[in-house]
Amino acid sequence: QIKTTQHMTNLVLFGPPGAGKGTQANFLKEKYDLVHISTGDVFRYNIKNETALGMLAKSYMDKGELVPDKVTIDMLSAEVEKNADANGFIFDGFPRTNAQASALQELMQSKDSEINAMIALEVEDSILIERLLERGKTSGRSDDADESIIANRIKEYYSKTAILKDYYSDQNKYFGVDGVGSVEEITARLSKVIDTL
Ligand code: B4P
Repeated sequence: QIKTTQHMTNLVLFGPPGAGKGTQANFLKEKYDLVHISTGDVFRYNIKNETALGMLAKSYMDKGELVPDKVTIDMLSAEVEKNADANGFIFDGFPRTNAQASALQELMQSKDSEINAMIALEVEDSILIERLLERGKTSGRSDDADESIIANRIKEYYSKTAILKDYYSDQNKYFGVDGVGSVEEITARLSKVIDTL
């Protein structure tokens, strides 16, 4: 059987910092045979390897700010192109702004495909802060180490990212899922949504 791009399943995993997007994407990519692209992970890989992109991204991430759109969109597009034969993608941490959402729509259209769903993990702020501070004890991530940086990441989320709920709701593609519970329970909740697509 010839695989055509129309049969791709493309998901956006959404939610505030520390909601568990990366944690859940790691399970879902295996279960549904999708390529997982985490913009945060790609930036951290570049920081570790001291690339020009990494140095630029670090200057924003260390303050809990979003990396500029153009840089992020170019990087994401390159990651998608690297995986031209994928069954579909899980986008984790992208889009985070209106400009990124428009760019993603165009990119998917250029592949005769689309985003099928945005699934949001809903977690209250006090739990997010607790999780990120806990991870900061061992992760070595400078953006998890300090409560004021974490607060800034959450502020960036509400001012620039949360609005994307409307973008996907208007297309009837938004699904909210309770992000509090065990990792397994949350995977089951997400799977229930994905299985209806
Ligand atoms: P990300 O790497 O996307 O980081 P995140 O928001 O912290 O991650 P996530 O929600 O995936 O949380 P996780 O599963 O790890 O972004 C980092 C930075 O990169 C941004 O601040 C920004 O500067 C930059 N960036 C990334 N994408 C960008 C974009 N598109 N545009 C511009 N800038 C961008 O979970 C967090 C913790 O919770 C973990 O310790 C985990 O073990 C724990 N946890 C998970 N599920 C749990 C559960 N059910 N119960 C208890 N704990 C749980």
